[in-house]
Amino acid sequence: TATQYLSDWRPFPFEILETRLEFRLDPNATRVRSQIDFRRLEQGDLVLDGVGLKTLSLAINGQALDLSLIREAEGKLIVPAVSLPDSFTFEAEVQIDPEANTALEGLYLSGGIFCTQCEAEGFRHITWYPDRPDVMAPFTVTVHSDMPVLLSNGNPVSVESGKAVWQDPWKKPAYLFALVAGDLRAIPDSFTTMSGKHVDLNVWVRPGDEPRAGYAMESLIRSMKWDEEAYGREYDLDVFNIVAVDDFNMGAMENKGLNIFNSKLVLATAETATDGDYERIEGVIGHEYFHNWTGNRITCRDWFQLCLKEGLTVFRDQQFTSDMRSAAVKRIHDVQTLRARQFREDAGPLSHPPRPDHYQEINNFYTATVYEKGAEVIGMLKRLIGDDQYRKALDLYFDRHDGQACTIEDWIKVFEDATCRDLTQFKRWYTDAGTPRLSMTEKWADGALTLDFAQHTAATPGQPDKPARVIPVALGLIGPNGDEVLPTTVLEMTEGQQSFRFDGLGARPVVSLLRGFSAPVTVAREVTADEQALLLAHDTDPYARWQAGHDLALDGLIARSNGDEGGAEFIRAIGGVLDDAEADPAFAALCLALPGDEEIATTIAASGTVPDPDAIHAARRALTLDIAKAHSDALSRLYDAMAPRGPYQPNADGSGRRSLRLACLAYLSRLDNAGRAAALFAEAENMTERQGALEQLIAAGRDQQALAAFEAEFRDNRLVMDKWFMVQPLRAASDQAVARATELAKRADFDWKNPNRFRALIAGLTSNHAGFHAADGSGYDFLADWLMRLDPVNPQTTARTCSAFETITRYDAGRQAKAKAALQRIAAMPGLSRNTSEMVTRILA
Ligand code: DPP
Ligand code: ZN
Repeated sequence: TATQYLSDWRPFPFEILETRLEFRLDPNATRVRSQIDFRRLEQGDLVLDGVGLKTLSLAINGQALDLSLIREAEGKLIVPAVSLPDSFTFEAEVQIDPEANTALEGLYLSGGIFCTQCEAEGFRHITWYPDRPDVMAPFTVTVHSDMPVLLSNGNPVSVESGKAVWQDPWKKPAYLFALVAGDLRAIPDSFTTMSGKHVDLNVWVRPGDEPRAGYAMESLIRSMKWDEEAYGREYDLDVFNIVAVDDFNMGAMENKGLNIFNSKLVLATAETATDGDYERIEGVIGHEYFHNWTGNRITCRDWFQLCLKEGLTVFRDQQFTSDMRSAAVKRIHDVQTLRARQFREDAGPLSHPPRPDHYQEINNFYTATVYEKGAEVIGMLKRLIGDDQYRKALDLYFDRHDGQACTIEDWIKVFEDATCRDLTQFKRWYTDAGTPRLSMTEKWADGALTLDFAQHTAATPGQPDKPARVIPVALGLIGPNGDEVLPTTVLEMTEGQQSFRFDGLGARPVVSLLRGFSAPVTVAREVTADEQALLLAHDTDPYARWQAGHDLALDGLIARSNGDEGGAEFIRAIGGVLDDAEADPAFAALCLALPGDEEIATTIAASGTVPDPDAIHAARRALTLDIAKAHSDALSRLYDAMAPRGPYQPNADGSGRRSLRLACLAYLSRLDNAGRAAALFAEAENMTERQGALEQLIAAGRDQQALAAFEAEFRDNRLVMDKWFMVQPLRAASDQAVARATELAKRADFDWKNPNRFRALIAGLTSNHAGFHAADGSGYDFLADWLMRLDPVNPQTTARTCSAFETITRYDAGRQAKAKAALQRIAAMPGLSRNTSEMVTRILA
């Protein structure tokens, strides 16, 4: 398979003045006519992309073209430069089969709704086109169909029965094209922009789903207002449409003026969606809306630059959620996600820089590194230059690059010009893979504290040497009595080793290190359990406080998994957290939650030891029980105190109280055999508590009745039934998880061609650490069997799911051999997709 290299990028030799498309929709035989006005910029052939098209005719300026110009195998149509005038109109008519499109790339049908997904390279499944993000054009789209609602990008020009014409005045690359046709109902609203422009807003759903779309609309309006206030960015069309569809490979897509969403990120009611679902809906509605400036108005020159739009847009949606909810809780959630997904990716065979320089299949690079680490890198920049300079740089970025397709170099240059800083070394964060390990040792003498820092980044695939990076180290000092003696200070580390000294201190303080998680690094430092407990009790930085408690728990868990004693200090320290819990329930809930098995395994592996999934799981269960016993009164009091006070509100306050209640329930269920959980399941009026209670019942092995009741109530609600499929393998005892998943997969309603349903079951199992890593290899075989089944149907979702195998080399030889055998079975499958083949090859390398 051909590898694509960043260094091979060449400009497209033509510009497009206008693209006109005409669709005659039919489930099996949709006709697409295109007229593309090209103008030559430099010498070169006209190379167009097309995959799986039945080409009916091709013409240039009305002259028919020979179909032998099509190179079927490579998916290219090449018209030699000599046969082309400087300006010309290319015309094609092709036929495509949306119903047969199970890969969900290009134009497809989802529950009777015609919809599209073109990022990254889906447009080539619709018609012949230069399907690359640096070729931008205004589009005019005509749709013929008897469906009642016909939508495309931009503004409506004419909408009549059976035909609609849409015009998008803003030039855009083909990956932002969208078309929707179906029997849909709108939740309508409107927004007046800061310059007084009226915008019609619609969230389109299937008939009957209207009452579930209100929160999505509220989130959209909040997003539009926030982008004006925080970034000065105004919306630029007369309408903004969001459509929810059930079959979608990703979460959502930022098509210009016509966002298409996975229905799980639109539909919510208190009875059917959890607090986590609500928060994600708000965050992703924001994310896709923010792309209108960071992605659409300013796009990527090529797909190697994906993090230019994704890292920045994630950073913006994180800021938005912080402003809408609790900034401290959001930061801790983001750090947890980064560690669980990106650090894990960075420590294994799939490690790559935020800006990769080669790939086989770009769809395999919509990763935690491109998204979440891409966002962290921007957070570091902002921390180094300050809020005012950051805003100045962003204003310059929008001014300078509006309407362009850009690179990471363009982005860095904007910051250099706005701040007069040299960012050459900083750029390594974009080009180098791997998570730096920051170690710190302390010297204390005569009222002076000297901190010696060292950074080290282990080799990653293809990158043996790792020069030192710029690391912003935010820290504070806490005196022995708990008072802060140095407020947050940002040290800028640029060398492999560097020392910083703090003088004039009365007594030896405790270092509150990496406040706010100021850089995406792991930390190695000597710190005693007493010092961690002091930080947990007194640190002024909420992230650092949480981290201190989390590390204390982690140390205890690792000791226990090695068969030693451990966790006593954490059990003691948690008493203080419980005493203060009512002041900030969400924060207390985060402190109460023990590190997961996966994180414990990651930490053990990072220290060079082989993690034992069963021992880790047993250690975690034992510590949970000990905490429950030690604090049963406080836990039980808080559980009652956090009972609902009035109707459900999906806001920070309400969700904080519920998260604390469920954190207490997890402990109490170990003492009362899930008795409270059974009662809560029966009486809860919202899905957050309902699902939380169900999870405890499954863990306690007394779930039969609850599962049946849940199924009876929600049988017809796909999104809720996804939860039902997910929580069973997730919370089942580890020695039953694979059997449970196997049984569930046999059910008629395991509609595995639907990505949400497939992922629900599979992710439920692979997130059950000891269950998935069962020593007999049954988890690996189960996963491999399903990946082989899904690959011919939906390569994108198959390939992404392969990352469940990315950690195999950390385990013992027996598990490794079994996982390898499972991967080799996949690799040997005839006709394996390029997507999955690349993933399996990289993991096996
Ligand atoms: N839809 C995906 C996202 O918004 C890809 N652009 O991140
Ligand atoms: Zn995005």
